[in-house]
Amino acid sequence: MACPLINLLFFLLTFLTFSTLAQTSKNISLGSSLTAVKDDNPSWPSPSGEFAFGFREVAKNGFLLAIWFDEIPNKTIVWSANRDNLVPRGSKVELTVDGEFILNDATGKRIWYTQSAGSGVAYASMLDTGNFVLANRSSSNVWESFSYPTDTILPSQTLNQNGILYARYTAKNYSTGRFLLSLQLDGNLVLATTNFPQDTPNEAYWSVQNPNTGFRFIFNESGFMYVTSKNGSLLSTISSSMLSMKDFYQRATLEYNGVFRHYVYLKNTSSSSGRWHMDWSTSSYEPPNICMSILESRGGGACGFNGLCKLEDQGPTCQCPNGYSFIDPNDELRGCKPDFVPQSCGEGSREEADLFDIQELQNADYYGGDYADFREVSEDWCRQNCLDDCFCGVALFRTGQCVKKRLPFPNGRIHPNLTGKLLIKVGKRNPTVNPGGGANTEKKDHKTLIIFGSIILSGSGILNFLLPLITYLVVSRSYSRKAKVSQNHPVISGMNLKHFTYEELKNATNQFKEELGRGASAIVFKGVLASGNGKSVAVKSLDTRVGENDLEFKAEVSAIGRTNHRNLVQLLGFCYEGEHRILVYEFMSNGSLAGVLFGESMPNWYQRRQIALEIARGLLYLHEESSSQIIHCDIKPQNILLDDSLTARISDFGLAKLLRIDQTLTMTGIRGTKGYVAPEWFKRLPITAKVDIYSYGILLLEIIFCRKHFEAAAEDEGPMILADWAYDCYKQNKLHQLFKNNDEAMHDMKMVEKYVMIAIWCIQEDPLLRPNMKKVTLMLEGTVEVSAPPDPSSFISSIL
Ligand SMILES: *[C@@H]1O[C@H](CO)[C@@H](O)[C@H](O)[C@H]1NC(C)=O
Ligand SMILES: *[C@@H]1O[C@H](CO)[C@@H](O)[C@H](O)[C@H]1NC(C)=O
Ligand SMILES: *[C@@H]1O[C@H](CO)[C@@H](O)[C@H](O)[C@H]1NC(C)=O
Ligand SMILES: *[C@@H]1O[C@H](CO)[C@@H](O)[C@H](O)[C@H]1NC(C)=O
Ligand SMILES: *[C@@H]1O[C@H](CO)[C@@H](O)[C@H](O)[C@H]1NC(C)=O
Ligand SMILES: *[C@@H]1O[C@H](CO)[C@@H](O)[C@H](O)[C@H]1NC(C)=O
Ligand SMILES: *[C@@H]1O[C@H](CO)[C@@H](O)[C@H](O)[C@H]1NC(C)=O
Ligand SMILES: *[C@@H]1O[C@H](CO)[C@@H](O)[C@H](O)[C@H]1NC(C)=O
Ligand SMILES: *[C@@H]1O[C@H](CO)[C@@H](O)[C@H](O)[C@H]1NC(C)=O
Ligand SMILES: CC(=O)N[C@H]1CO[C@H](CO)[C@@H](O)[C@@H]1O
Repeated sequence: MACPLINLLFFLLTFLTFSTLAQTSKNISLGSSLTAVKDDNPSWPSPSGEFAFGFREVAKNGFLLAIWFDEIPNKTIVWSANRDNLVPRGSKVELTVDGEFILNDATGKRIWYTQSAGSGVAYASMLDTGNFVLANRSSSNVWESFSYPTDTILPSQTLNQNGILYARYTAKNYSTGRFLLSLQLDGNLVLATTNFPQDTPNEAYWSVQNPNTGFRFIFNESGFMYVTSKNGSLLSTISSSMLSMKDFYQRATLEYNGVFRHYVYLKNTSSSSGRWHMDWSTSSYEPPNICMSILESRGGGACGFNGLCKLEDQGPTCQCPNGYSFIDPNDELRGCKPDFVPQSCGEGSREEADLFDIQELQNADYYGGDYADFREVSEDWCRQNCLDDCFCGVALFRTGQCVKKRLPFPNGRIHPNLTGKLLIKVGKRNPTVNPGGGANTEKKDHKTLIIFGSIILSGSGILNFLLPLITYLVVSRSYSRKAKVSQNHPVISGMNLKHFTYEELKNATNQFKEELGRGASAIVFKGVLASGNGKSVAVKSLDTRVGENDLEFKAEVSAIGRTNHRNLVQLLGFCYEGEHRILVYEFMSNGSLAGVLFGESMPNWYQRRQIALEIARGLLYLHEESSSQIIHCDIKPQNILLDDSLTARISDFGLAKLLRIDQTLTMTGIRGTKGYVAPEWFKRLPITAKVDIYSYGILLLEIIFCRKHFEAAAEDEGPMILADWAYDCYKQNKLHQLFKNNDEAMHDMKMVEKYVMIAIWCIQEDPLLRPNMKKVTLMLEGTVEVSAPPDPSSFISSIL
């Protein structure tokens, strides 16, 4: 093959052409050419060396014929010939003897040319202004790059009427994007989105009005940007810099995100930050808040359909609402897609309705896309109305007004000025698929370790040598992924638990000063971890007897430590030192469910349903989905904590097993709290997960009616045990009597009745009649019908 030789010749020729030019003259003579080879291709620099013209590889084997700032490390591109048509390696640009500039790809196909043949072009030149020109013998410009701007204009460059800048597609993709800046024929300077992929403008989102007079948009040599009239008089100033051109590079670019910015860059390399800055002496970007400016009747807005735009210090950013994710993470302006199957309106949509939830977002809205508008309604009504309506994708609630919108939602934005709240309908996560995200991987890790462990025990010599190594690698890799683990402390193998010293916890709790709560066998203190960036924790000191089996403690802690679910309070670490048995948990800022349920501001019906479901999911995880089954034994409102987003998190699970005070099932041995404990505790029946179902049933009744299970007798006629009372009222169809005050739930009696029926199933005296947690969850979610429950029996009242 003769290719290598040809390539070498080719290279030498190119190299020679280039070096001759560089040494003798800044004029590029007819017949000169450049070839795209690799990223540091030869290029044609300007006399000062500040700008250069040539090929840049902006994508894998994708070259741009471009002009760039050559003395800046990033070599910022300011112009390109073929933005929508990158050329491969081997492509060539040539100044023909006819005086035409032609870009051919590697196969010789013409990609771009200047249409200047026959106009007397004598030479080409890269000027110090950043303008690349083709000039005739008397040095008049026949063609100049300044007349064909892409997304940037430079000082001394002008935009005439009908002149347009198109933003690039993304920060790294130079092709024609979704925004334009135009000096329109009517004299107005406007920013608008394009009707992408067509390049025609939509409505303007920013404009400088110069009706009938605006003639030229000028970026002059001193860094001023303004619009002049035909006779040259100044009409409106857009931006002005006080910085001298001698010391600063300047450019004005329509960014891919639609913001037009005037940038400066300090030339002096020893004091330069190496970054383009906005010139803070002026207002140097427009519009001030693009998120609030784009309100299109067609098109998705600044962040695309369903996306939400928020102005940060560094500029506008896009995000997706909960339950949605970017269509293309590398192109956030393309918008967001739902992570669930949107509700259909066909047959079965009524049953489907229960599979959806509402996520809230404050100070946000979507502008447009409305199809229904209600006044003087409550937030709860708005929520339920959207949930019940198969068309509704999001509802905007604002002071008694409920506006429903359907997919896709345009012009999403977040700003403190927006007083509304978005109620976004999302599909519920299927709790059996991957609760809490990551629980399944946790389980897998665990299994891998057990398998490895058992092979080591039975393996032969060589395996004995190899397997520990592999196990070590697996374990250490899973640690390095979990950066939270402190390096200084031993960790129970296979999980992310920290071993604290007693001294450390004493320090963290300020000598066990602030007590959060106290149970029969433990005291909880608030603490702040020195090693955790001031993270608040709850430190639970167990009252254990000396002589506890350390191995058992560790086994139990590791069982709890492996749990990972969004509805469980996460165990962070522990201490077993001398007689100390201490557990360290995440701190839950909103206290216990008991505090809110029976307190002043009880949660609304919607929130209560949500909490009930969350607890059910947490319990389902403990019973059926964690690596070893955990029976809680003490479900009650005091043990349900609420995090700062009011999500219910079960705490204290597994603890009953840790405190093996007495194994016999006598009255004194009952673990749990009066009223919530299942009858089998008293009957010497085997204790199974069904004891938690019972307690959950009682708790569910408390959640529905915001009443304590035992209430101090107020009126003579009022029964005091909620479970009995609820069953009676259910039988007599008088459940509304159980509500205190005027609860919104009273407008939702069908759902109330369903929840009560579920609760009654849970508190059946016969454990076999109680549903398991899976069934309970499915019933709450509405996936499974609830049949009429039998009388839970009179046992409950007789134990008192
Ligand atoms: C470029 O060519 C023109 C016309 O031939 C000449 O006037 C000018 O001096 C040349 N410039 C340089 C830098 O050689
Ligand atoms: C160069 O172009 C200018 C403007 O078009 C024209 O006036 C001039 O005659 C041309 N000179 C030559 C030598 O062609
Ligand atoms: C840039 O974006 C355009 C529009 O989506 C796409 O067609 C093109 O392939 C992208 N170019 C590169 C190099 O990724
Ligand atoms: C640029 O424009 C400003 C404002 O109109 C003016 O003061 C300045 O002299 C101009 N500079 C040049 C080099 O024309
Ligand atoms: C230039 O045009 C503007 C508006 O078109 C007008 O107000 C102004 O008087 C004109 N100036 C001169 C010197 O003609
Ligand atoms: C560049 O900056 C350095 C440090 O600030 C200063 O000492 C030097 O004089 C500057 N050079 C020029 C040419 O301004
Ligand atoms: C220069 O390039 C680096 C690396 O790609 C990037 O982190 C930095 O932000 C760029 N600077 C500017 C001014 O774009
Ligand atoms: C937000 O409200 C303040 C006070 O009313 C107002 O000054 C400001 O311009 C508003 N901001 C936006 C982006 O609308
Ligand atoms: C206790 O806290 C102090 C101050 O916060 C710190 O200097 C000291 O190292 C801590 N001791 C332990 C054992 O963490
Ligand atoms: C109901 C309640 O107490 N909500 C609080 C939960 O915690 C957040 C942040 O700590 C507060 O802002 C809420 O008011």
